[in-house]
Amino acid sequence: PETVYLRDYTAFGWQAQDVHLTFRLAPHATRVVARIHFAPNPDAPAQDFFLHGEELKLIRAAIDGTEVTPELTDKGLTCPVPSGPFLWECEVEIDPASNTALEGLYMSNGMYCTQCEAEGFRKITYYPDRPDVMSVFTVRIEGDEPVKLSNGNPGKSGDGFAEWHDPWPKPAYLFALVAGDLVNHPGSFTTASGKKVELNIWVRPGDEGKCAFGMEALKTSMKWDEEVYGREYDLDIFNIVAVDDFNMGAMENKGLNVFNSSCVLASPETSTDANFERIEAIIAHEYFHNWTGNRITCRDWFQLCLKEGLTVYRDSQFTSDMRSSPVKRISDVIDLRGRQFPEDQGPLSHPVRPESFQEINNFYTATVYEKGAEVIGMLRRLVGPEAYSKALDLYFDRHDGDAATIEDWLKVFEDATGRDLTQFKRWYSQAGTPRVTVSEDWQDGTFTLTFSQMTPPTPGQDDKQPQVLPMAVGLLSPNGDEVVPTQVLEITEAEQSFTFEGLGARPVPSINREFSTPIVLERDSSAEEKAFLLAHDTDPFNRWEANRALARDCALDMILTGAGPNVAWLDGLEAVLRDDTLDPAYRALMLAGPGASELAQVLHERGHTPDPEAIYDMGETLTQFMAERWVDLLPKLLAETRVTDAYRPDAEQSGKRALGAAALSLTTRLDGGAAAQAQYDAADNMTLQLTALMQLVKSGNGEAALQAFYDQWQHDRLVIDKWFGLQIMGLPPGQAVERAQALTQHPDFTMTNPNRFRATLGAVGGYHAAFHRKDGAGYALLADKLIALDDINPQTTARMCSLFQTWKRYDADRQALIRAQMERIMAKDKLSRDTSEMVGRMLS
Ligand code: DPP
Ligand code: ZN
Repeated sequence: PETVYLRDYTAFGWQAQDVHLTFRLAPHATRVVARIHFAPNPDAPAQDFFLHGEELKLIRAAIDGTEVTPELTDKGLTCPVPSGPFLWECEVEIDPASNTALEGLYMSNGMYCTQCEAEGFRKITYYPDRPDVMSVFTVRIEGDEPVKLSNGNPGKSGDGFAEWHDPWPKPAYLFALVAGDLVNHPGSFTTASGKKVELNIWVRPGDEGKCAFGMEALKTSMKWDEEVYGREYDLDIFNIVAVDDFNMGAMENKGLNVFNSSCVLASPETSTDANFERIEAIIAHEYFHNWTGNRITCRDWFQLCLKEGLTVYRDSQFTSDMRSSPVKRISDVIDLRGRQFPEDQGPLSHPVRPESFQEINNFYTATVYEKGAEVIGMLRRLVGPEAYSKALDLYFDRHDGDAATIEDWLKVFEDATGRDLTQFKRWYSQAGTPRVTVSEDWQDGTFTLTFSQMTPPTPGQDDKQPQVLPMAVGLLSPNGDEVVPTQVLEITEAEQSFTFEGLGARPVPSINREFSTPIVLERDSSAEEKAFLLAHDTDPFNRWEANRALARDCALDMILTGAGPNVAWLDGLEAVLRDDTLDPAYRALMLAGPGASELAQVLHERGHTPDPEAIYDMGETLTQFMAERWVDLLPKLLAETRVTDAYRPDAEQSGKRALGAAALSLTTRLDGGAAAQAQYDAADNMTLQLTALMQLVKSGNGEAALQAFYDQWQHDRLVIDKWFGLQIMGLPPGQAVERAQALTQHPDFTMTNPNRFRATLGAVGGYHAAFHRKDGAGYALLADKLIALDDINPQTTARMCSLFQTWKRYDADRQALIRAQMERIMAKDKLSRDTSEMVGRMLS
């Protein structure tokens, strides 16, 4: 397959002045008629007129009314064109009902819908399908479907047709069309400048009752973007549609967001607290894209982080404002370490702004999104909140209507602050996670911290330069008072020292507060010092981090030396758990130790070969020990976290339920599932029902409850997704793979629905001890199903192949087993470009 390089960017030779599309819908033979005015682009080099197009049947094409016969390949067409402006007309036929890849126009449960990002529009019509070609779209949809939607504002509609006009120039990846038998949950919002906007969430009949939360989240997001970023909505109408078959979480098409139904539909009976929080965040994310992504888009796909890093950063700010800021930060860091660090430190490592790709869909990664957001957080920390706001205002001002680059973005910060960001820019070009070591010195009232940074080589990047690290540090006195409040040390050198003078006693440093820079901090501090920070740190993140480090050290000791659990740490943790002035959600995070995969990563980093069975056994031993040690504490926590008010998915109630779930999990170790059964029987919401069911399965007494749960929820596909995943995750590793295998034969299992596939196979892949079973059964099952999925849905296949990315951590036998499975995937006949790129990178 062809590799595309950032350095090869050239502008398209024409501007698309306006685009008129007519769709005549039919499941297997939809006709798409395009009328486009092109005019030469004065800024572009001379080139052939090339339009992307894939899987299209060309019916006819004409230029200025005269039929032409373009030269066709499987990538698109070329055609001689006049030297001045011209009208391009083209009719193609496409087959949405056979489109299981879910890119372009496809059908989901009888409903037509589209997904065009990144390069799906070329499966709809011939077009310069690249984000720097922006145009005004007018769309006419013809068909019997009662509801027919596209971008922008509604135009004429009547029997069998509907027209839409989007006044905002946009790239083709933001195009959307939806048609089907849909019902709406309506709402409205009045913008700060007094404009009334009609809001709708469109769903399949029967799902109307699951829209209210999403609608509120949308209004809250609209208000927040006005208040915090000064950004108003810019059309008369904003539509959201829920679709069952969808590769991603959701898509920010202009004025017509399309959502995976799992990311918008919610009710207390069917959705967990975590579902509600995620839905709120995704609705915000897609809405925020209206400015950061749509009004200002990307010049090319290498700039993806320009819109995604920024929009993730914005949605995380939103969640911090709506809920608990420390809890959000800790959750984000857990996610970063769980998904981005392995990527950054393995064969798939790439810069936040990649420099080449074969298939752009493979770069919708944790690095582009989550590390991309971290980079923005660092920028804000460096310049301060006021300068950040000033720079953002300048960004919106200067680049509204542009397809912009990272250079444009950084220039705005340079112009707004006078700073030189040349070195900072390495965060966009250099892959890998910096490792930072710290040493300290204390003399005559002066405390010195010396930082050394080093980034290990990553594929294609052997030599790394020092990066700018905005390191938030505070100092505590030995009695626990904060003697130096948080300040941001700007580290720019490979090695650099900072001194703090006039101190009465040697302080205890609290380093990288709020995880101000996304690094691996390698610091040999004693267990006593960590226990001190766990007890006293005024930075909630670092207080949690101290506990996490103690938990990790305890786990590693148990695994490597056969030691028992560290009771001094457990006593420190118990004091935190008993402190009912602390947010229950925060305490729940304290109680959750590092996951198996994180421990495997740390073992690997420290030169040991992780043994998945030993990690699993340690977890079992430690959990049992905690349960027995805290036999008095657990009933107190269960009582304290009981919610008597009517269900609300807010931070307060969900925090209580999270801590309650952690307490229930330990309690189940002692009572064999009695408390879980009682909770299951009394549950009136999905959060309590599901946490109880999980414990029943873990206790070994879950089969009857699993059957009851299935009978109760058989009609609800999103709840049944949970049922598929939960039993795999709850069973011991020796049974989980077989259960997953059996579930793939269940009548409700289907390869064509990404949610169901991920719920089942993703559960195996995410279950460390099961996936890495010594006999290779986990690897084989994944490979079997990925090979089968590749013909159906390359994008989801390729995405899930990354489960193998950590393979070089493990012992020679496991490596050989994984290699054999990856080679088997590579050998598949007609392997997609998506999967071939991913597996090829992991094998090289
Ligand atoms: N829909 C995806 C997102 O919002 C891709 N843009 O991140
Ligand atoms: Zn996004």
